[in-house]
Amino acid sequence: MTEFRNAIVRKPCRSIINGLTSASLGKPDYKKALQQHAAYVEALKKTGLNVLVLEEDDLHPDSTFIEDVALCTTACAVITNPGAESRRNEIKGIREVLQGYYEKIEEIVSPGTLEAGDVMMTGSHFFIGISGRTNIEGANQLIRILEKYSMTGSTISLEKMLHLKSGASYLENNNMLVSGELTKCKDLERYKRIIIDPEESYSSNSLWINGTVLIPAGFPETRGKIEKEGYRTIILDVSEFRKVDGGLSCLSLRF
Ligand code: CIR
Repeated sequence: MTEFRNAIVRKPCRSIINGLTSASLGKPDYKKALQQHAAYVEALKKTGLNVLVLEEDDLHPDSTFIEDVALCTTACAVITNPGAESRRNEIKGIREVLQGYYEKIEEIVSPGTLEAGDVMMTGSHFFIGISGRTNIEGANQLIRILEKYSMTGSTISLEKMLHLKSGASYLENNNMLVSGELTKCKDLERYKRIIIDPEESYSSNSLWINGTVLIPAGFPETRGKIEKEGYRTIILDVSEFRKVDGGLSCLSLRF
């Protein structure tokens, strides 16, 4: 089973109020976002991770969603090429940070685009969502990189979701949360799927770390379903990140 030791997060910046969003939930409250982020870091520590907190990057409103700029596997790290124009330069400086942990660092290059919110790790196989942010060329580049290190990848086409992990989360032990269009995805049928109710779809982005599942606050049905499977849970309020389409997984790199 996967075991994570480290996490990297980036503090939210004041410009988070201008983050990309399709939600109509208003603008994030910066102070509240900082508090929610601090609670998130504490939760990561509780699951046993060493957490590196990077300084805020006010030039990039979405930079706290650090998951999208790198994929951290057991064998190598891959710096991505975000599909959102305003997020492209978030990768600056990430190589130097990852060099503190990895000998092998690969990268996705144009015309390939990829945001790692579209990448779901299930052991040594990685599902890659083809979305508005990740294109086929980016996915193929990632698959070639994975194969170089004896891992595999395959694609899943998305029609409505921002990222693959907006609608699916692997909880290890063959268990997977799925919602919306992904409930009909044949490639995911081999897992024991826990179907998330449409009105709780946001919580299908929950986060397994070393046996504990972090779940966003306000989704009692999802919480019940996850606890019924025997997981320890930590409930976290991430309301301010939700306003800019962010969730629990986007806020960290874990490896
Ligand atoms: C964006 O639209 O790029 C950000 N506002 C939210 C990114 C969420 N990232 C993720 O789900 N991995």
